[in-house]
Amino acid sequence: MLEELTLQFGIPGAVGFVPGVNGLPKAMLSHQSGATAEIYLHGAHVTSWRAVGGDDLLFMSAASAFEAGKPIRGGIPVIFPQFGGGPLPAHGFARLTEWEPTLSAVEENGDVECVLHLEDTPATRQLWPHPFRLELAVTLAARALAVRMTVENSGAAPFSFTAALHTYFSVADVRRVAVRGLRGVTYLDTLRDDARAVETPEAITFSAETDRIYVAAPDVVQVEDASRRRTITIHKHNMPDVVVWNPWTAKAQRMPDFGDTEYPRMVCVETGHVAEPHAVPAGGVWQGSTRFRVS
Ligand code: TA6
Repeated sequence: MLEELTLQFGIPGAVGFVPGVNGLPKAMLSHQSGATAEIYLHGAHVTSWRAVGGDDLLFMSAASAFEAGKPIRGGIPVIFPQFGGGPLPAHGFARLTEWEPTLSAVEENGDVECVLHLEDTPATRQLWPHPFRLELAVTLAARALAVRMTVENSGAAPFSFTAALHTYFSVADVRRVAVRGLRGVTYLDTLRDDARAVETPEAITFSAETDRIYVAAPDVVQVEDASRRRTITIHKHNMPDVVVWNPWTAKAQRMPDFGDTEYPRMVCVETGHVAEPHAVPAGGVWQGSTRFRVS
């Protein structure tokens, strides 16, 4: 399989396919600057992003599963067609399913792109009775990573979905992290039965479990890691909502695929259509993207 993938989509020095954990296939993206990224075909899951000369900007749990039917814990989970709990598996089935590459390229500016897709199967139709085509395009630059998600309704009836890029950022100590750009935004506090409140402080800081859905948030949000003197700027497009999450101690202990003492080293700042489902007519397409830049 890896040989076929490399033959069809490999680009020497830029895109290769190798066995990952438990032999799960993954794409390795290498930028001319030295920046790298990794994408498992399982869930089209980005599990690593290193800017030029840097350490990994994404958090991965040491306890993560890497097996069929289970989500990878960390990196950038692709959430579709359901964010959170509900009639489908938590956070939907896209992150639990094997995707396929459809394109890889090195652009004129040197950016490296890999596109993967997922189409409905009898298994997905049993869970969610709609034909669909999902595409995830990952583009690596020297100090940036862009992820574009496309949802096509290939059926004859409209459907609605919620979706997100559930990004886990690596931080030195979440107690010294500030998330900026959400001041004045209304959020749903999932720890208080989705009670609505308005974010008043200039920055979100962390001293307890935090799990908030910021509705119709600005398109630019920053994650400042004071300990590392590093800022990741998140620029979203056509993804109205932002979710900010840290499990803290009690929830971390309840998660079997997350170490009890890992919570200080991560923060999730997620982008997508979360607060309200998005409707797509028969034959219609939705596209949203998020670009992460480190400085
Ligand atoms: O995005 C925040 C959240 O919905 C939290 O409530 C927590 O459940 C987290 O996602 C992880 O969900 P998962 O299904 O990956 O364990």
